[in-house]
Amino acid sequence: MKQWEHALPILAESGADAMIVRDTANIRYLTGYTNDTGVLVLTKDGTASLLTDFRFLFQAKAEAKDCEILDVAGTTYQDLIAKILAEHGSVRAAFERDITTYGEYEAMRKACSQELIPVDNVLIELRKIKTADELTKLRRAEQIGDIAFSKILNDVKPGVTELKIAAKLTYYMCMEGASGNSFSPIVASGVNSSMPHAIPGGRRLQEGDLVTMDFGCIYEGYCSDMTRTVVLGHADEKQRNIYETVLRAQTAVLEQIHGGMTGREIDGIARAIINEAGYEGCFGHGLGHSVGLEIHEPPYANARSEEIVRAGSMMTVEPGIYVESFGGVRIEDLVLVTEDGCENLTGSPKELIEVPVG
Ligand SMILES: [Mn+2]
Repeated sequence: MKQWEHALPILAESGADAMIVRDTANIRYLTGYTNDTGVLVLTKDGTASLLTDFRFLFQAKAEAKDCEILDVAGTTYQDLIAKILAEHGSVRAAFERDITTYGEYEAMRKACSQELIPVDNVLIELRKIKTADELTKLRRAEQIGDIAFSKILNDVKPGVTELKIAAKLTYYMCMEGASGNSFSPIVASGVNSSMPHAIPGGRRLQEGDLVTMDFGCIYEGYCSDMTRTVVLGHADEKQRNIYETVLRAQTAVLEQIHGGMTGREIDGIARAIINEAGYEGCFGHGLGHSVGLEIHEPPYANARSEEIVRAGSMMTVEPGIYVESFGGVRIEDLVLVTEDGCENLTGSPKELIEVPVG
């Protein structure tokens, strides 16, 4: 079976007879083409055309499997799409509503006589259960994060800026074979750690700081994600209490998670522990998300998610407690959900690390 043929039942279900795929992760998944410029047109009668320009042409020819490669030179994407649709007798073509810009839609509307149907990212359904090959890459990606974490502990010192820690995390991961960050590293020290997604800045680490580091890399296209929070010097009682509560919540999820639970049930395990410990309102984000070609993928584990998380899905487990004007703690592992539990891809230690000062 050709890889992109997996998309045909979804195409049929959407009520269309063709699909215009713009999402680069979907294109990569369906064809193997790894660059970020191109449009894939699938038709119900079983054809795949990958449109790109000269800069990417040879790469597309080398990588994309079972596709006709078309060069947009001398025409436009929209005119070429219209031509393909007409050739295959399409009357209703689906396009990804969250990816396609309004300008692109207008241009397609002008060029194409077909009905254009906006659809959600329906193709991502194919990417939820990871293949053995994807798991090999995800395991290595997460392992690279572990290596970076073990190295960065030597850099966590008074006077070092958050930005420098972020740069070094990136450097360590790339030196291990990563092609880059899966997202800009979060390094949040002291009171900044109360902001779950603080942007690293010029603040210099000082004794007594909580230091939260949330980072990940891309390895052969696949993303990793992990978070550790350490204390520079000795933790005080409040820091220790917050840390132990987050760790207890995370451990409980790792012990209880298994395929077949809803995202809300998984999230609820951690939330109940944090709330009962007196930190209600301090865990204002969801527990986790899946990871793959993209850093945030469905299924999600949060208080609203009724989706069943099936065995074979990836899930981050990242509870946190954030106290305004004080600081926060988050601990995040990446797991593969299995029938009766999970496989934890993250190997870094989780007991509270008090980094010696000088
Ligand atoms: Mn995450």
